[in-house]
Amino acid sequence: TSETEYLQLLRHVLENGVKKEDRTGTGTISTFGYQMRFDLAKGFPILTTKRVPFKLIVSELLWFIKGDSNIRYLLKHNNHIWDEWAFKRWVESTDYNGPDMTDFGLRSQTDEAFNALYKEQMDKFTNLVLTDDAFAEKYGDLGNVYGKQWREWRTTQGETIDQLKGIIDTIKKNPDSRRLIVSAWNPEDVPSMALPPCHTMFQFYVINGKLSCQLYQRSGDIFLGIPFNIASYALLTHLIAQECGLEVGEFIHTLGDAHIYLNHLEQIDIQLQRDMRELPVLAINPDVSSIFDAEVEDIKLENYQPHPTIKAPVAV
Ligand code: UFP
Repeated sequence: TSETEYLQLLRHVLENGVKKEDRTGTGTISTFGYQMRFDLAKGFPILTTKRVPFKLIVSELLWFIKGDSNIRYLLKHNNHIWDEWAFKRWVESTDYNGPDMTDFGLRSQTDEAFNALYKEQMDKFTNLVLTDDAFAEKYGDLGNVYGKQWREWRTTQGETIDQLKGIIDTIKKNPDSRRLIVSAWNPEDVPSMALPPCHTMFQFYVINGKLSCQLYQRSGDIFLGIPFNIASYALLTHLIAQECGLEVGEFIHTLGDAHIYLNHLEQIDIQLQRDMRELPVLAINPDVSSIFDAEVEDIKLENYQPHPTIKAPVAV
């Protein structure tokens, strides 16, 4: 199955990766430049050798598609993957008067007493974002994350560009176009961003009534990030294909710095010993005629029976 593509990437980096220091101080083995191809007609490319949380992928992608940059939407869907980024801005602000949260990411992993305090403050934070409109507006918003760049790219003229709607319109009118590109990399914003976009840009391609998508990802955490990224862009391709009346073609994943963190090696050993299972099938509510109206209930994965989750520390 197409999962082989991912398992080969793991083996490729284990065999050819070179030790490289990184921003987080964790240490990696890394290679530069790699490509995987997933035939989307042959099943949905989510891993079966470990469970990948599909629900979180759906709500995060719909959040991007809606152009939303406020974590309130994610919290309403029990999705906490972006919480730390918003929390950081609150605890560093003058409005915050709780216990000191400096370096909360690292300290919460090593200091149990601190972790309890951190959890308390984080609960307080997410509750405020969910219930207090003014607070949510001020501290729930992450600014120029993917949703903003895809749907409301700011121009020098003070206008905005809806890149995503633009390429969908072009796919419908002029599917042969070679300019079906969405860019998330905005050089003007990068210096002020906590996490500059990892999925830098993507391009669509239509041939024989099939829609393909290629993503250029500048930096990929192979064990934790990439399985998420593959499923997310595969889902995006399915959604756009449905809206445009096309079948799905390939998802092509091109990587820049493809790395394995040194504290993920044992987990990868476990995963590589497992057998692949049949890929699940994606079912999108056929009544969804615009991806901008899609909701989490419209998207289901059928026959997903993976091996159990493998826990690993996130480098922050
Ligand atoms: N990362 C991913 N996929 C993502 C994402 C982050 O693999 O979707 F948001 C990883 C890549 C890298 C780290 O290990 O997060 C980002 O760090 P840097 O900006 O230093 O590349």
